[in-house]
Amino acid sequence: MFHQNQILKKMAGCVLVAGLFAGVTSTAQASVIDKTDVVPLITAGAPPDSPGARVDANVASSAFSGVVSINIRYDGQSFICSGALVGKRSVVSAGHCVDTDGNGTIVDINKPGSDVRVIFNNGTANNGNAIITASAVSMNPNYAGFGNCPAAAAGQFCLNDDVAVITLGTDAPASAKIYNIGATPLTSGQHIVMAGYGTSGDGVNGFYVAPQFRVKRSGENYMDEFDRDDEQGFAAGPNEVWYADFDGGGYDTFCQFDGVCTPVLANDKEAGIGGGDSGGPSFMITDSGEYVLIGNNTFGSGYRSGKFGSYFGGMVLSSYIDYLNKATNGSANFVPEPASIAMLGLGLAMLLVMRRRSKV
Ligand SMILES: [Ca+2]
Ligand SMILES: [Ca+2]
Ligand SMILES: [Ca+2]
Repeated sequence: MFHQNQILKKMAGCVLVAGLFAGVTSTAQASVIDKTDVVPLITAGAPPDSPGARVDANVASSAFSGVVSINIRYDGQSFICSGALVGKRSVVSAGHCVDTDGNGTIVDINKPGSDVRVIFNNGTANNGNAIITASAVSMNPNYAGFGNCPAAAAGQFCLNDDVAVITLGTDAPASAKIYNIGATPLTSGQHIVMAGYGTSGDGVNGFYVAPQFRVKRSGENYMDEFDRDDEQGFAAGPNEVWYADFDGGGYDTFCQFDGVCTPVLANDKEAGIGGGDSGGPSFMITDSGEYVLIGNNTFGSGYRSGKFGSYFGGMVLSSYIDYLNKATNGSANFVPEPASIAMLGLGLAMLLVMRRRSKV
């Protein structure tokens, strides 16, 4: 695959932020961003489309009212990530957002000076703009940092398992939407709506707008390619990692290199992601208009760095149901319920058998 021949910049979706968060005391110091190749964000198409045109109204009626920014602080550093509310006290984000050393060492929120805070943006009424400190932080046990997995011994690079759950110390504001998590496997051609607080820009010029804790953007794309389970050498197991390309300006990367040609969206819809969007949601919209959380957004490529032709991706959340169920203390809701998925699988298997038999 094309992406396996490229140097992937793990878009450690965290970018160092200093002084961006007005009204909140930050202990951030100027320092080198080591584990992140700051790149993508929710990026706009070609002008006249613009980063400003992708900004959400930050009101309770927004489909993205449950999309939060996250401020992670430790060792005098301050980072921004994004996330999505899946229970009154549970936010899904990315593992690397709470990883302090790139090797899966989770931030110790009990250490003086270290904390994780979740920022809501739903207007000033009824505490809709609440900043809630996390009482617990969890990282998927199979996540050990970009490139660190059993398959690395065989020379393969893994982005897998980059999922985290943050537990809020108090209930989220009632104005924030709580999203159901999609429990069915995903395939190429899945339409997604992404949201996040990260770096932005446009397809022609790349990144040029810094992330902000209270500026949320959204954009769309289609999932193109997938990596299967790294613990099984990428040869088996469910699709864990999804990839999408940022089409426009004559670039259609996965179509041109891999023959994977999903639809190209209109200039004011197609989007990429940038630093700070990490952990943010990818939704599918159901026929009834519900936004169901099906993925998180976790990395970007150095190739074409944020411009048309760049690519990016995240985790397929249906492949992490057991972890998400446990880490949210059962508060997350999956659709359809895992039991009915098993039935669906059984029905499908029987259908295949019947088809095979009918060929004889
Ligand atoms: Ca895995
Ligand atoms: Ca695309
Ligand atoms: Ca494409």
